[in-house]
Amino acid sequence: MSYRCFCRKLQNNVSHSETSYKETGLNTSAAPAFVSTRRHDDILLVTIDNPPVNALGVDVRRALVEAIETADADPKVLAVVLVGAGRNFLGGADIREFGKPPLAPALPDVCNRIEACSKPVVASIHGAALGGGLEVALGAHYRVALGTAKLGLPEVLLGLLPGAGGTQRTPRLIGAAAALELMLSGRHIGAAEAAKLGLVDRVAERLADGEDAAAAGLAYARELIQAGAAPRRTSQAAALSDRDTTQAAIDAARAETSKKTRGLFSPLKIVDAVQGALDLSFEDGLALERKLFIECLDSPQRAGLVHAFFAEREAAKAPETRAAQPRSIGSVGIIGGGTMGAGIAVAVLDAGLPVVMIERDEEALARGRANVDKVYTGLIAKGRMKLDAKDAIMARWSGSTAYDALSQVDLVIEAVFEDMAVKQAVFKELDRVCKPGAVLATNTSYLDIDQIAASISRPQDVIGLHFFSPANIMKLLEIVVPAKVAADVVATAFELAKKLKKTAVRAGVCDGFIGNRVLAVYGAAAQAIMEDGASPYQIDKAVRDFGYPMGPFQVSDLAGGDIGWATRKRRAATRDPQARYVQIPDRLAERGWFGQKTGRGYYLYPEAARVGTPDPEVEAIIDAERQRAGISPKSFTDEDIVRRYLAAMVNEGANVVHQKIALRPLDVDVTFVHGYGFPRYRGGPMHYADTVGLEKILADIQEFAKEDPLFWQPSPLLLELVARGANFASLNHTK
Ligand code: 3H9
Repeated sequence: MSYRCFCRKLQNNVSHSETSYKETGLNTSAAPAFVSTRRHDDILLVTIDNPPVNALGVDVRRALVEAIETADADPKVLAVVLVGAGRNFLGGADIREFGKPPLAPALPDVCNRIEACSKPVVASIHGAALGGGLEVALGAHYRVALGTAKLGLPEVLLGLLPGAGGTQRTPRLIGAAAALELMLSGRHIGAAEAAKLGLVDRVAERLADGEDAAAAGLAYARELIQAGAAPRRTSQAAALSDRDTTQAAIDAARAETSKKTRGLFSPLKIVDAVQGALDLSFEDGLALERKLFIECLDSPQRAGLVHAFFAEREAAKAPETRAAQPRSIGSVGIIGGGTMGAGIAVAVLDAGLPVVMIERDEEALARGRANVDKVYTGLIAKGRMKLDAKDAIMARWSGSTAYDALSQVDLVIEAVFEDMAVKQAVFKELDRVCKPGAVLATNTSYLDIDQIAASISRPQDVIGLHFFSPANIMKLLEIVVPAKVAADVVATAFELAKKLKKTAVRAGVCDGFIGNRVLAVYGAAAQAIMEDGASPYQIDKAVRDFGYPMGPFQVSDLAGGDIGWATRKRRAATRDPQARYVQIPDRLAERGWFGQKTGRGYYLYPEAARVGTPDPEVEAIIDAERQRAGISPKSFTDEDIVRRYLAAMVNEGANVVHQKIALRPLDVDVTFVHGYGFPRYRGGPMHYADTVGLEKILADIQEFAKEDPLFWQPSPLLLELVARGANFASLNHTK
């Protein structure tokens, strides 16, 4: 009988003979919320129902143990099937419980209780089986996954390790190399890969319409009963039996982890736990895992990463997303096919939407198309895309030199030269050709969007969508909300961000919005530190040691010194003459030293090297500039540098919140983690400031103000919070 027929038959059987515990009076008073049990002949179907993702909070844990005990005690039950209600199996431990006093039963005990069940337990997995969710499935004796299943042990992304037996059961089941790869990457895998690894026993691909995880699990359990299968305990699985191979895998993982996960606490603990799986009994291995888990749980990195997790979800909930329904987006127009426009086009195409690109002439349009094409060609060259997939994507791309081609698109993103007159001319055309209700977005990174909106007849449709370069890769999308925009346009922008898999942050209109405005201030602090005595190389190193992938001068060399130079020239007339202005970057730019693309900037890049080496000539220029400015250089420790750099960032972050450019401190955190390389494990600058203590940050600012009172003006919000003894977290309104 085919699997499909088998399932159908089973469904028919079930619908005739199904009895619930309530009906039979077996589980009346104890039918707990969060977990429901229902008898299907001699199988107990246990459904975990804790929306939105069936996280394993204390109520679920208690009820799950109760359900297993009931099954164990009931002679009529021959097997148990575990399923999740809704879209997922189990999303893992309840992250909101971390840092609070532990409540029994602990999840490892729940998994052990499931594994100890005297009757076969089947986990039937659809949607997410992540972290503790997968560990519950590993506690079960048999596993079936549906096509929608997404399995993984992503604890490392929260600064943790799988702490409910995952570090012990997974290697025993699938071997140390595969288990370590899963746990160290935190990646999600699909049903087919899980079956290949041996993480699940089978994939239920060929379900009939309307059949679900319950049907698949019941079918599997029925087969097991018929075959007389006994419980099969993962803790006894034998994939670690070849000691030498296992040790080699652990050693390789340790070496690679030490090299790659600089500054992170939990990855090496994962490796230690797997070493325990090899060296110790299962029980002792579990005890080691628990000890290491608690160390991770108590680490500030865990707090930072969990903050980042909730902050990015909270940031996506702007007030307008609650107040209005998004407009529907079936097609997107993009003006400009340069680096930015092409990157945005790729992001939109990747989301499955058609793109109409507008350029000023055929030649520019061909270049725009080529810029898009080359991203996919690159993927093919790396073996990450097939030619037919590329062709299918490019078939959604069309281009024109006439704005009229945009008459039917639902949303337009303008990515032309940063100049108000140029942008206004584009918007005038959009006003002329676009259909009523089309969303008109600008990708400007600092211009006044209110002014752009005011220049056309439909300001309610105008919004800022500030992408970061390369736009198809960088996760951040600042959604910039001008005064007159309609709420449903803002909601549409957030919906688009979801489709593009971007992390959206709501920002208000000001010069630089959240990100570039704050960047301008801590960038200036870095310049001042350099002029006062630290070399750009020391500053970069101090910032890297803090956890950034690159220092500010490396970033400048990568982005191109000409960009900042042009901005400085443009703003020269409006600059406060009293404000300190460090001329070193101008001296480099005047020599044409724009960074990597010119072979030298702050660093030297001989033979197009990607990593620069310090340049004594740059140091000589800096010395000369110090003399010109009458500065006698002083020495800075790396800690001094980081204190100043972060104080400038936090203070301007506070200003941005104070002036309601950012809704909450968490929006600043998300911006810097996703758009500016701020180390995620530190949560973001505002979360970091809370961990340092706001009084300390304020005291630093007041100390630095003795040298430059104009630059180091404490933010009114910082002063207020310190006076109240409050912190930034108190303004976040997260759950
Ligand atoms: C762990 O398991 C430790 C164990 O090894 C050991 C323990 C002893 N808890 O992402 P979404 C909330 S560590 C609490 O937008 P999606 C989320 O905040 C855990 N809440 O949905 C949001 O709330 P709100 C290992 C959670 O469909 C809502 O659910 N597990 C949890 O795009 C919807 O979330 C993980 O790391 C949770 N575990 O994606 C998995 N998960 O509506 C983390 C979500 O108030 N979760 N929420 O904003 C995910 O990756 C995704 O949420 C998931 C669904 C893929 C499940």
